[in-house]
Amino acid sequence: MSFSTLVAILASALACAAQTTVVVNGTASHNIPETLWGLMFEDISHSGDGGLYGELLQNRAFQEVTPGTVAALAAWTPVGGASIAVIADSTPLSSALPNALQIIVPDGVAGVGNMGFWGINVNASWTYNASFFFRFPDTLPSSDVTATASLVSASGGTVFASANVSLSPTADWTQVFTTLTPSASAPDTLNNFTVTFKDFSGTINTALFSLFPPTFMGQENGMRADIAQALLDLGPSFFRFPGGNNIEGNTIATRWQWNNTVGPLTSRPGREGTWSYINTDGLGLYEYLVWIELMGMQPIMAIWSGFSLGGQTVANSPDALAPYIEQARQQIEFVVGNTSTPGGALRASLGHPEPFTLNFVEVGNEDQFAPSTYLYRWPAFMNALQPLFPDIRFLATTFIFNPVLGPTPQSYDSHMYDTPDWFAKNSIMYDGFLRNGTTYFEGEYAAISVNPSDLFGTPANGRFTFPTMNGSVGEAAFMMGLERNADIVFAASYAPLLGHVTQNQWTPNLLAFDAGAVIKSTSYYVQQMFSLNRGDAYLPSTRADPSGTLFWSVVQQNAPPAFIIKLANTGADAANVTFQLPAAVKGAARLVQISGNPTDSNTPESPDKVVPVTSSVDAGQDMVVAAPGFSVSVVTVPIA
Ligand code: LX5
Repeated sequence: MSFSTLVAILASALACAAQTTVVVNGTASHNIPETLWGLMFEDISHSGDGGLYGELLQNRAFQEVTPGTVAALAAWTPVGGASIAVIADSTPLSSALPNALQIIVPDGVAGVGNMGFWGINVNASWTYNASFFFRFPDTLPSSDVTATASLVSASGGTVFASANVSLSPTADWTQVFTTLTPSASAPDTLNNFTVTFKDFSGTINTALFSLFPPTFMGQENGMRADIAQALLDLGPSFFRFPGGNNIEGNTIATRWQWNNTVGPLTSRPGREGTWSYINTDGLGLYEYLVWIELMGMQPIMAIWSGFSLGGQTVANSPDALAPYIEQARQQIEFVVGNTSTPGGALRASLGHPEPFTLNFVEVGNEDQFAPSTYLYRWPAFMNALQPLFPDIRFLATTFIFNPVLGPTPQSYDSHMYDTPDWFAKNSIMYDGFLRNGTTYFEGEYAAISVNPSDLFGTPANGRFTFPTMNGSVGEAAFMMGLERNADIVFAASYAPLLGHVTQNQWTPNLLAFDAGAVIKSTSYYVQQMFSLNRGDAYLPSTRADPSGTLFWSVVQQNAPPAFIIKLANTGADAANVTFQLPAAVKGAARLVQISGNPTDSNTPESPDKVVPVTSSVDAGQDMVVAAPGFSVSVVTVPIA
């Protein structure tokens, strides 16, 4: 078949594609809030430890493990005939870090190795900061002992970097530091960090190891650069943290506690996270806040609200609730208190005397799972905190107006996980909401399965492992509904944000990653297309049929002046949509379009299977947008 014949067929196919006309109103119905598009984060699927948080060593401080067990040695292996065990040190490094890794070193070169979080990325252009604490518990060596820190291939065959540090003969905990600059980059991430000893045989106790590559924007104790950059490329306005379920804890004792996450790492005990692994809390409240500022975002910070996932709930009495309300008050004071307050003074001592920005505080997470107790927990927290922090908007986390809470929440956080079809059909979800001053945060949403009767099931039953094109198009239709209702919906974030490709407690995730790569999903690109083209004001237009396959929104951008058209086609058939714009336009329009087969996903094997394509198209006041099947298009049309 000749090329010209093929073009002719395609042209006729598009020519006979469904024609739809949308009339766009020139008068904006509402502004697009600056906060509309942002990020939801919690430590799930190793998105924190082993993900965003820059630390490369897994189980670095033996937190929350049972000494003497194999499990306590997770990620650690002996090298060169050494024998290793986690012990409860008789002279602990700190009360927060009671455990140590005891190494019995035979003659010869021997020590210990760490596999990282399922691999270590060895990059020759990076200098790594390594450190650990040591002490000699028994006989002191007669002279300094040489320890060698190295980056080696897991097979042990290649040493990419090594550096010696001198250990003085002491029974007191002493921290040593060194840097490692690989002579070459490793071909893969199957690499270990090792610490070996030579000219020494005997017992040495070690603790709180650390290995950091260069972090995002050089933040101390900061974030993994490639993941943080991928998030920055979304142009996010806010960062919801630390959860999600992970703030709730499985028990009251294992809830997230801000004060256990600030100050020196030696004072951070870590905790049993809600997603079946230990959180080191190296990524603590201060690190979050500094990073959020570096990213140009603002926090939507959660406080623990008296309910834990396992069902334990603080009793309905002022005495019972008081310590938790006080802990929340101190958390907020740490963020915004002036330096004459204990919290503000602590923040200043860590290097940030200025209060951080904090406009939104979420009271708990998904308290729709404990509505009857939220009836007393919400007022208990609100009546105590709102008068102290009058400029902060507190968000309720039960279902909207169910139960009816007092004081009436100014805002609610609502979560949605469903099928692509549900999201398209429910793009009108907020259309009928009362405009009574209450505003809404769509704090978690994602198309997660094609099986409405078993949404949270397995991939065999329709659950997505990675976002799919039809899921992302459904989300886009839903997001257009959020734009249309952005007079009452002030923020929205896909969830979960990040998941390690082999360590998932939940799928799909917006970004998948492993030790060496970040995989941007189809939903990532849709989020990016909306966030980077959010506009300043919403222009009402002809209503789309929620049970149809075409969904659109038009916003106006002030600088440079432009109409921004968004069009989602959730059907298989291509379609042409003509947008009758309310003013003259000029020059060329920019089209950003993503399309693919409905089940297409970006995966570790094919990370760029579906990516947006940017092109230039003729601008016209009657702007025709050609939408392939299963596509999302964003067209920026300059206003004359
Ligand atoms: C969901 C909702 C995944 C999690 C919760 C978050 O994003 O932590 O807030 O968990 S769920 O559906 O099991 O409650």
